[in-house]
Order: sequence, then C-alpha cells, then structure tokens
Amino acid sequence: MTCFRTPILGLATIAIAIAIAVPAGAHDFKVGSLTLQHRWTRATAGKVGAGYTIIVNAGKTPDKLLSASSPAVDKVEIHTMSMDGGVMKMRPLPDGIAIPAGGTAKLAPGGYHLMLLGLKAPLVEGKLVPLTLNFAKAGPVKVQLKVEAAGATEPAHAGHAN
Ligand SMILES: [Cu+2]
Repeated sequence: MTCFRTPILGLATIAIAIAIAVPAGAHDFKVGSLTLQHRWTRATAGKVGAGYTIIVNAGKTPDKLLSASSPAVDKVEIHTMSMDGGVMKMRPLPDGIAIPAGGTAKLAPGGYHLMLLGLKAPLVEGKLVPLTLNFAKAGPVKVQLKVEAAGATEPAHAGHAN
C-alpha cells in the first residue's frame, strides 16, 4: 500500500496547485457569488463594439447588472437584441439585466450585450479591454474583455471547460 500512497499524494498536491492558480487566470472571474465566464469582444477598427460575458449567480439572492464603463470607450450601454417586425433590432436596457438567484444571465451575440460606444482606439485581436461592471449587490467589478477575431461569433476557447 505504501508504495501507492506517495504518487497519489503527489498528484493531489499538483491538483491543489492548479485549482489555486485557475481563478486568478484569464478564464472564470469570481466575485462574491457571481462567476463571470467568457468575457470577450471582437476586433474592430470602427467606433462601436460589443462586449459579452456569461454571469452565473450561485447565491441565494438575485443581483442585477446595472451599468458598465470602460476607459477604452466614451460610453458603455447595456443592450438587448430582439426580432421586431422580422428585423433584428437592439435597444438599451436602462434598468439593466437581472441575474436571478441560482440563475444565469447570458450576454452573447444575438441577445444581451454591452454596447461599446466611441472606441478611442481600434480593438486589436489578442489584446484586453478593461471594463468595470456595476452590480446592484456585488458592487463595481473590474474585469477585462479579451479581443477575439473580427468575425468571431463566440470566444475562441469556447471548446474548453470554461
Ligand atoms: Cu447594442
């Protein structure tokens, strides 16, 4: 038995080290009971962009994304996109997006998104865009949006575990 224990303990130690390293990395971002997954935007040389993230609320109380801001743009608006008379239209959500207790708010192409208005510089693939999300309960949260390729419809690492 003894000869099996040492390698198992060694693996356990490695697993713990990885578990500690991941939350601080570029993938999931945790604040309180919220986890922000897939924070991304698209490369553009224009003045307008869109930001996306998936907000998971593991808590027992609802929260709400009230507003957002970024030093990289003049203004960030929270938008939704929906069909209106056969045409996809976006409109601002001045009341923000509710994140139900134990629920998820998905900001993704074709639906909720952060409208990045008045980009001060082109968004270059591979770079990070600083962003502050203001939650009713979790407060202001500083994150970064990863700039994906110009035509991306989902983050490049979508095939991964997170
Ligand atoms: Cu929009």
